Parts: sequence; structure tokens; C-alpha cells
Amino acid sequence: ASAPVTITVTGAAGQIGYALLFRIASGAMLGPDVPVKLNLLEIPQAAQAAEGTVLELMDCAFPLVTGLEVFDDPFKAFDGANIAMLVGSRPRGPGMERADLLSANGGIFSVQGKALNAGAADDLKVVVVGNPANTNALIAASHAKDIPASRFTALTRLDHDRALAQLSAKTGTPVSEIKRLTIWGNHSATQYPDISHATVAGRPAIELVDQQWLADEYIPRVAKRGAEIISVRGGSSAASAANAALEHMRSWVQGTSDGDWTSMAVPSDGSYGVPEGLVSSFPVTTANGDYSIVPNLEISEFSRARIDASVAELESERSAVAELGLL
Ligand code: NAX
Repeated sequence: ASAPVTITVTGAAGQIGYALLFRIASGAMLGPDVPVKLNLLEIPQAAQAAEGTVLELMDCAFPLVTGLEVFDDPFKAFDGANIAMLVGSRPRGPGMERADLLSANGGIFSVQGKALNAGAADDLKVVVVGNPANTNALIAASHAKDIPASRFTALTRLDHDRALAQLSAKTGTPVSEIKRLTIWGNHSATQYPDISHATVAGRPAIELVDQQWLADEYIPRVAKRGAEIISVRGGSSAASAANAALEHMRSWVQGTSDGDWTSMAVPSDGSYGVPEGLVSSFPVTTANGDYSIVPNLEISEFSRARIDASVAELESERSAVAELGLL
């Protein structure tokens, strides 16, 4: 058997944490042959609830689990981490301004960046789930000077999967036959779900749907799906978010399939006019534990305007956190 992979999950006592940990432990993320050591990070007030989750994880007697531990100190929790899934963050409370939200999360992600820098393994891979996910990833990366920024990614796979599901429903085609869909930009309502390169059962998606449906229904439905879930379920997306975080890591580790790609928010290398360093969602392929931004896609005027709008929002978040001294 291979050596155990150390996975640190933050916000372990939250609803996404609860939906995520059991599936990682079962082997759904890294496969049925890879033992896992799970480090659960929580704030002190929620550490006991995380201990409860550990009792339940024990009771599953998962054969792949070689270790289970709860921490309230990020430096201990990230020690030796190969994979870090940063789920815990500070939600926007009533009357909270964006600057308050950014600074509360800046406090969390700057410390976690330093802790990762101090002790994580050389092959570290990070996915930030906690919102504002893209900018939290930027903050964490900027406090981890010895770790390549490219290891810090943020989750837009849930948006990607929502976009697949909506296109599947509209065209009556199984998701397995839809390829090359892209989420661009920020994990927020400005994101751009792009079907212009997508194929549905081998045919160009844009030939199967009309422009009005695309602009007036599809794009806003995908971008505002989080709010729709809250209003229908009475709580924010949890199992679907956990699944997306798991699939993000699984793709990164195991690779995307030939002829297809996925969406990940990654530090820009300047591709597609996205300013270098911004953590923005792109179409990416993965192989051998590395990802690359899909090059040379043609960007229509329709797409350009939407990508630019979401990137402008990311730039304003970056300036706001820079002004707060968080970078
Ligand atoms: P919960 O409020 O259920 O859980 C969050 C947990 O994080 C709590 O147990 C809290 O104690 C813990 N926490 C807070 N600060 C921490 C710190 N410094 N270190 C360790 N743990 C800490 O939220 P949940 O529904 O699980 O959502 C978690 C985050 O995911 C939120 O920020 C949410 O906005 C974000 N989401 C991101 C999505 C994405 O696609 N990128 C989609 C789903 C979700 O909305």
C-alpha cells in the first residue's frame, strides 16, 4: 500500500465539513488504495463538535483511515499536510460591510497561509472553499512565501457542475456527454458560465440552445444557484459543495480525461487578459498532479464582456484587501 496522505480540513464541524469528511475517508477522493490521515481544524468553540465527528468517523471503521485528530491550532493542523481543504471562514453577518468581511477572513487566511508555509509537505495542494474563496486563496498564498502560489486554488467546481447539470436538463443529454464547459472569473454572482466551446453529445452546445435562453436564463440561474438552494432548502449548499471540493482535488490528483477539461480558480499567469496573480476561474486540464490553463481558446465579444466584469470584481477585492494590509 502507498504511504498515507495527510489531509487537513478546516471548518470541520460545519455542514460542508460533515458532508466531506466521510467521503474522503471512504476513498472517494484519492481512490480505494490510498490510506488517509485526517486532520480536522476548528476554532476552539467548535472543537468539541469536531470531536463528535471524529467519533462517528471511527465508528465507520473505514479501512483507509490511518489517523484522525482535531486541532484548534493551524500550525499543528497543517504540519505535514499534503492536501489542505480550507472550508472554514467567517460568514457575512447582519449589517456586516464587505470590508469587515474581507478583514475577518483576511485574519483567518493570513494565519493559515503562514501555518502552511511553516509545516506543509512539499507536494502541498490547497483548495479554498470558504468565501470569498478566490480572494481568501490570494491572501493565504501571499503569506506562504516558500510555497509556489500555483498550489493555492479556489473552488469553482460547484459552479461548473451546476452549469453541466442545467445544460444537461435543457438538452436532455446525460452530463457524461457534455464536455468543455468553463466557469470564468470569481465564485460570485459575476461568474461567467461559458458554453461557447462546449459540446453536447459531440455537437456544439451553442447550436442546441438559443442566445436568449443563454443570456436571460442559463447564466443567471447558474450564477445565482446558491441563493436558489438557500431559498428552497432553507440552508446553503452543503453536500453538493463538499462533492465539488472532493472532485476538484480528485481531478487535480488523478487528471482530467482526454478531450475534456474542468474549471478551477487558480493564480492567473496573465492568460486571457486576466491580470497576473489574481485567483480567477479558468478552463484547466490536469495531469501528473499539475494543472494547466487551456490555451488559445477563442473568446467572443459576448464572453469577453462577461469575463472582464468578473475579473474587475476580483481586482476590486484585491485592492480592498491590499488596502487593509492583508497581502
Ligand atoms: P458552516 O458555518 O456550517 O461551517 C463553517 C465552519 O468553519 C464552522 O464550524 C466554523 O466554526 C469553522 N471556522 C470558522 N473559522 C475557522 C477557522 N479560522 N479555522 C477553522 N475553522 C473555522 O459553513 P459551511 O456551510 O460549511 O460553509 C463553509 C464555507 O463555504 C462558507 O464560507 C461558505 O460561504 C462557503 N461556500 C463556498 C462554496 C464554493 O463553491 N466556493 C459553495 C458552498 C459554500 O457556500
